[in-house]
Amino acid sequence: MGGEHDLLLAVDLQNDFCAGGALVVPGADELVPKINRLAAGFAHVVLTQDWHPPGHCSFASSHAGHRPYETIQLAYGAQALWPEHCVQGSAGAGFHPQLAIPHAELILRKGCRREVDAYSAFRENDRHTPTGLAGYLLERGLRRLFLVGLATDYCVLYTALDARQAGFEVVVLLDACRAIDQAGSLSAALQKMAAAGIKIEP
Ligand code: VGL
Ligand code: ZN
Repeated sequence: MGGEHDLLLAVDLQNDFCAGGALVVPGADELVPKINRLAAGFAHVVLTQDWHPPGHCSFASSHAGHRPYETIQLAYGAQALWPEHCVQGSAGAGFHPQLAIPHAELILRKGCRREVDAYSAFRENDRHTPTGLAGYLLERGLRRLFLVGLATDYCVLYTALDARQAGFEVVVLLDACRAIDQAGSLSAALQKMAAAGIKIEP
């Protein structure tokens, strides 16, 4: 861990997912000092940022008659609906004020298109449009990814699955992740990751 081919990928450590935010992930705030400490041991760190335009398709408020945490069908398939969160340029979309990883090399923003959500840092929720992250990592010789952040059962899950599918070695550091965990989504996520050959470290 922390070698020249290793990357710490810290997912969505943003104000809207923390205490007082629009889409609180329980326990998110306590991750920040943990991840700061972990990051100090990595030469290579990438941060992701959920980054939605106003009126984004993942916002319940964009769909008349629907409420947050329902699932609807969009052109590309099922999409869960959320409160308005991580709007581009808003305070809620900013990183947690205590996040301190000045040596992070890239901030990858995702979910930027109004009509398509993106949980994964590699591909949008149409499961087709790439973000370019795989190419970036391959070109830089980064082969083993350690995942931390938010949320275990959404953005960490889809990022881990896509990373594995792209051929990276993937380790999820569970103690440095927190889940939304509704309707069994956390245990389902852990099963999917294990089945895909992703290492899960407590
Ligand atoms: C996330 C729901 C909506 C996440 C982002 O970071 O896991 N979850 N947008
Ligand atoms: Zn989002």
